[in-house]
Amino acid sequence: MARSSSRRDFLRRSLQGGMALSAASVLPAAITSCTPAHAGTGHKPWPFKTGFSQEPLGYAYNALEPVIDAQTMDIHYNKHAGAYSKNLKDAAQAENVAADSSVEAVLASVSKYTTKMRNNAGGHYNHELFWRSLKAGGEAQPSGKLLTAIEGTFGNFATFRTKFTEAAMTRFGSGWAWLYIDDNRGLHVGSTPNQDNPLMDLSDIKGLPLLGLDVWEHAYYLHYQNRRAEYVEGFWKVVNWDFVQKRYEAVI
Ligand code: MN3
Repeated sequence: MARSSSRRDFLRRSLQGGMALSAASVLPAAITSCTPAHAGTGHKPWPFKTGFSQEPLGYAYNALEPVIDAQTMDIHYNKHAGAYSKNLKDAAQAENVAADSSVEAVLASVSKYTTKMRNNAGGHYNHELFWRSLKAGGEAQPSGKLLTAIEGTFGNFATFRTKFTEAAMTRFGSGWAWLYIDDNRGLHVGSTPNQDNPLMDLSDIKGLPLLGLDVWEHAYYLHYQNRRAEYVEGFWKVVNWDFVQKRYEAVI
């Protein structure tokens, strides 16, 4: 019932919206939609559809202190991520992306678009996922099917955490570390440069991101300066494993 009700609200707001991309923009980034994000690319469609506008942050700027300070969160969400969303919408209009498309659909064929599209579609998508992957007082580790899968893949949670941390620490320059799931539903850890991600057709690693960590300096420099290792260590205290688990269970 909630889903159909929200779909009606979505349609109503879309009709009221003035922007060409407003239809996509109101779709939640989380797991409330079961519309296939894309098809015909060789990938199985994933049951997520991210809009082109930013979703509300969902917690206060200072909620994740001391791991992520309020000023960093404010600037990161409003300025950095806000710019990705704005530039993505500009690129989508300039490059004739359908108004009812999704960021996932763009990413799946991002090689057909400009570098501006690649950088900003990736940047917007990555941050929309990132905000939702964090919460104050996050669980120390997942449970249920995701924990079982992590243990089956990596041996135990501690080994997974070590590998993810290594991916974050060895990403030279700016980029992201990922836990992602491939088309065969296997779990992997990896990293991508800049604002790339595993959904992109031109990415070296391919799959659906389940958990991502932003290791651009803009994500941590005000508080940690050059100490990326301390930022990554702190990240484990604010992971929203409940969100990541639901995301995993929606696709297996
Ligand atoms: Mn960032």
